[in-house]
Amino acid sequence: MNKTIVALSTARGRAAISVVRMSGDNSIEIAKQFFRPFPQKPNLLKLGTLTTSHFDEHAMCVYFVAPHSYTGENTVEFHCHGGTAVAQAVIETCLEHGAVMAQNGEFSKRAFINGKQNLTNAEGIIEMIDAETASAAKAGANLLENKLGKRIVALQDTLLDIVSSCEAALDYPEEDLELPTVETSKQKLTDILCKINELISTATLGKVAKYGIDVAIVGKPNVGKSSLLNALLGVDRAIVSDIQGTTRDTLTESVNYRDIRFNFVDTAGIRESNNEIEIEGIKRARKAADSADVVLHVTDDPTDRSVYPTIRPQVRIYNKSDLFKSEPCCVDSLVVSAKYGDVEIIKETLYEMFSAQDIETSDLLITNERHLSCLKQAKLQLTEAIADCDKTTLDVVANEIKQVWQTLGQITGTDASEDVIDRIYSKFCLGK
Ligand SMILES: Nc1nc2c(ncn2[C@@H]2O[C@H](COP(=O)(O)OP(=O)(O)OP(=O)(O)O)[C@@H](O)[C@H]2O)c(=O)[nH]1
Ligand SMILES: [Mg+2]
Repeated sequence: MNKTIVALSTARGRAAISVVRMSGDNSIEIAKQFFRPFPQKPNLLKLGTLTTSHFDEHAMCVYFVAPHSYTGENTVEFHCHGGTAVAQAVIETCLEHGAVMAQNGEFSKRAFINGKQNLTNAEGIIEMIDAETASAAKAGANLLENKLGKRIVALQDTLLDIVSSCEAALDYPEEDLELPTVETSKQKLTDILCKINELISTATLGKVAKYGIDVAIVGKPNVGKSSLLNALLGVDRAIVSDIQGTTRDTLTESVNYRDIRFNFVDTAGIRESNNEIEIEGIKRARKAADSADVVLHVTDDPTDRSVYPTIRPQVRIYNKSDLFKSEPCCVDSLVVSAKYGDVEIIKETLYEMFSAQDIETSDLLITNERHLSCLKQAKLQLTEAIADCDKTTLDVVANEIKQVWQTLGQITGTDASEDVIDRIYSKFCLGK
């Protein structure tokens, strides 16, 4: 008999209701000791009295019978009044009657062990819980729906087909089996490689969907970088003044635009300086630019053609257009007035630059670093196997294909080691 675990499944603090969940072989027996009348049927919420050692709580109770529950085990949920004290008393009551506190993610880990979800489902749930934009939630929902899992399994099936026909050819050479030619095996492997490459290529957009776009705002002092940050955010966040060198530290703030998160970083104006603090600020500004997805190079001089020295993509912004006597010299730049005008054109330009509109229409994006690194490793192994088709014997190639199968299996968990599983489930919040 396994241990019955208990935890608060809703957020802690003041709220209308709290849900306390118990899962394990004994959970129904435990709940019957202090919740009356206990629901007569599973899957139906019933109102009743939950007797704690401090007070009687009027609560709702529902139970699910294994395997028809989230965890695949017997499960009981109490929907009680919100607030910290009530939920705590309900949890204590469960503990007093034989339950133990759940670890982070233990409910979901049990769901995995009981075959209710695979690892990509679990990672999808984490991404959905963490999502702050619709596109990040959609990426999580796709994982939860097992879209990636299904594609991986299809690739693995084809690999197994190839391996089994290679092995049949090796094991039963005397049988008149239709043997795979090197050419057909190679072609099938190359098709799989193409599909893996396609998946890998979605990771750039996947990163945009999940984390948003990191944008560093750089330029000389006083050109209006902080004013631009405030205008982009629509709030008065950074100090603005006509004194050169106002901003010292980097300042990061995010704003959502059409389902995408923009993470803007305001930075110190870049110039020669003897001031120790300003020098540090400028160092941080350069670092922010070097790690950003894109740099907004701001200038307030319409004759300025300079380019910010970085390998990152950059967009030149001519700010203070209200003061310009003539059109700025470079046409492929954006012209705005952070103080008096509209700066939405900047967000729209960046949105298009990163093809963010494709997120909505994309069926599946790779948003998880673990999946990406497995795919990259599978790509390397497969490339080697394809090259070896011409150089070596069928049994060597068959073994190489099995390795690719295993690497892909790590994505869905068919071949995930214990520590990978633990790492994934520990990212869950308590009660999930
Ligand atoms: N006329 C006009 N003035 C602006 C505009 N944008 C900013 N300013 C003014 O320019 C001055 C400098 O603005 P900031 O936003 O502090 O400039 P900054 O680039 O952050 O400056 P540092 O932090 O010192 O590097 C302030 O007096 C702003 O009011 C604009 O579009 N038009
Ligand atoms: Mg500033």
